[in-house]
Amino acid sequence: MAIDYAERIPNNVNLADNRRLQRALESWQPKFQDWWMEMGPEGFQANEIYLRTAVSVDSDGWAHFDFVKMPEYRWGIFLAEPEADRAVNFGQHMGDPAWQEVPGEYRGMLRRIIVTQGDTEPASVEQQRQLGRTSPSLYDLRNLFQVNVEEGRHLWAMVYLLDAHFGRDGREEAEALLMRRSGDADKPRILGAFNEATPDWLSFYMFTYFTDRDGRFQLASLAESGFDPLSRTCRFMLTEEAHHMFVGETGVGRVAQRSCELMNEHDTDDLRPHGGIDLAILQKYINFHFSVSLDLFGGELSTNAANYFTSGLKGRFREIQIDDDHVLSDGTYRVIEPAQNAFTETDAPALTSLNERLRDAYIADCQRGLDRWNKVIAQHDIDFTFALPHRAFHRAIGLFSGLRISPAGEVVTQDEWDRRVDDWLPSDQDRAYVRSLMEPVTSPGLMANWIAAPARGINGQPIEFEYTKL
Ligand code: BYC
Ligand code: FE
Ligand code: FE
Repeated sequence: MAIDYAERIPNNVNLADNRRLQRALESWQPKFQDWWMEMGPEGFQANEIYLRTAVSVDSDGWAHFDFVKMPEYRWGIFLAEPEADRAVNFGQHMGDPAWQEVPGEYRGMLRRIIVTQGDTEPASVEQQRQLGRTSPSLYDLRNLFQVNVEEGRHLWAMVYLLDAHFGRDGREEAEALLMRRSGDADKPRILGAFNEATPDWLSFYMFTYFTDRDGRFQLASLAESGFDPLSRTCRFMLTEEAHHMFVGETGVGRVAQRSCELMNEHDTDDLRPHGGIDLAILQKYINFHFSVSLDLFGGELSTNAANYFTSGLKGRFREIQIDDDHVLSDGTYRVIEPAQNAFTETDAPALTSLNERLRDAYIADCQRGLDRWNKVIAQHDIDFTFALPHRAFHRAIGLFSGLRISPAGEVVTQDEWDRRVDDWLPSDQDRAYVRSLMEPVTSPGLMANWIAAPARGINGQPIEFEYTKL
């Protein structure tokens, strides 16, 4: 399905045939552009960046690469191809034709899901807006901006749904998405992780590895939705999301690789004198970003999650591949709960434990990247392995929130926590050290000392290609 770039808002939803919707979106567009100039990447709005833009939503060949100034990026509305005769695939409406309009009784719930999803997109752009000034290479700088423009497009994707399907309150929510600000005490973003700072590039790679991966799992669950426009929107967003997680996985991997090279070169694991990042610091960053991202799945036991599922609004990860009744009225799921100074496993109702089930799939997926990073370490003959902390470590949402649990999963006293927290989470000193390494490198092909070069460039270009024209 071709995308119409002659329109003010590029789209493949025949926007020109719906004057009301077109007017609503065209009146939101300048507010988005104002937000982008105010809260988007600081200092690089006039530079030419080698960016990819969607030109069709086909699974192959949807991307086009060219030099673009970010404010001129063609943010648009792209839905994946409709599936013929698609049905609601789970919950109490299973077997009904998928909805093309919002079912009246689920309006409030659906709007809340869309707003929550939409809110994360501009939040991440706000969190990353200072990073351009300290990028380790032109290649990385271009990847940052690619992620940023696509998160901006994800905001468009949700605003389209709000404007197309929720009338006046949809328009109000669309404006509110541009009013909240990451980390602002008075008008914060909705979910915890999106109010944390992303102050350095190590945090950026960790964020794109762990937090964008929550996006992958949430979007995949929403792609199962019985509300077809949401499903189609999320299916296309997932194709963009893959690149964000690539940036995270290869980013952390390249830092680990460089650390190993410096350790072997200088025969020490203290890399501070050599301008590298200790593997122990990387582990602490993993602990932080993993635990903060686990919170994004919500409580272990959640009636919201049960209602989303029963209503047919939000499915499980790869719902239709699961071999069960897709109604879950009498199934159970194993959930780990805190108990007297330890943990117990209980069989909870499958419906209320859907958040935990999605979190389990996420944890398994996170581990795969750690395995690959550990391979890099092993290839350098270094005796160190990264590990994911226990799921109860450093949690702020759900059954474990407020408990003091070590990364290994031991219940500890507040005293012990206070004594050891700097071994488990990045200390002020660690963060200050990482920040001290963040000097921009702006010659094509050169990398900062603390990170290895990528294995290859973008879109078949060499690594020394001038990805960003400064
Ligand atoms: N922070 O029933 P519960 C992405 C609230 S990332 C703050 O246990 P529920 C991206 C919750 O709202 C993907 N509050 O949880 C990545 C509820 O409030 P009320 C984003 C939280 O509702 C990188 C209460 O606690 N997409 O795309 O089942 C860059 C009890 O909640 C948090 C989505 O999240 C938290 N972490 O599940 C760019 C998908 N967690 O009712 C983009 C849509 C929970 O007491 N969202 N609460 O006022 C959802 O499906 C659900 O809202 C959640 C929460 C899974 C997030
Ligand atoms: Fe996104
Ligand atoms: Fe993303």
